[in-house]
Amino acid sequence: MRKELVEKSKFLSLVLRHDPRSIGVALDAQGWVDVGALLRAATERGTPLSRDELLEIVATNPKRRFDLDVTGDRIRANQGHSVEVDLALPPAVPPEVLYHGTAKTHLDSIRQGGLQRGQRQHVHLSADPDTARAVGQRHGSPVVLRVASGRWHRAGAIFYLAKNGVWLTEHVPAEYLEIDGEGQGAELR
Ligand code: HQG
Repeated sequence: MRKELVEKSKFLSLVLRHDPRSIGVALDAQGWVDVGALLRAATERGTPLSRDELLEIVATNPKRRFDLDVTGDRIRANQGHSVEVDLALPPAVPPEVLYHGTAKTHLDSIRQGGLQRGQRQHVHLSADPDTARAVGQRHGSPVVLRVASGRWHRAGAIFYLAKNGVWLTEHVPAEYLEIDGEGQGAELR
């Protein structure tokens, strides 16, 4: 994505995931908003955004954070919401192992409560440890947890695969987590 668009992409994340009301738009139940209404509201509230810029952000965003519907008239965030939306993703069977990147400072609390979704609608899991490490780095000195997603799914947990490849689930108890790279059985406890 071109550097000039980074701030506008962050603005779109804020509006489409967390705070549509900050510019006076509303998401529908599945998280969609009309592109024309969004562009008008953004421009009126001090973040001028053209249709071409929006289309370029959707197409080139490195994490494919946004999606247009088939008509191209509506946009939504693929995942990461804190506002209540139902993305209407079908439940999916996860791979046997997924990864979660976090900060070392969170480990004690994760030992107690497992992975909690916090402000967001889901816990976010990555298919590979490198992506997870990059996610963890956002919070401080990173640590990557291996998630026994296959086992947790067989125990009844529901998983979803967002359109950009991020795996979502509501909660992961500590007994399904271990620290990556410390060998089988390197449990959190
Ligand atoms: C941690 C980015 C204490 C959790 C990424 C994380 C992702 C706990 C933090 C997406 C805990 C929440 C989401 C517990 C979990 N006690 N801490 N029991 N359970 N945590 O930002 O997964 O760039 O809400 O480990 O790529 O870091 O925005 O979640 O450190 O996909 O598109 O609480 O955000 O995408 O932080 O990141 P976040 P996340 P974007």
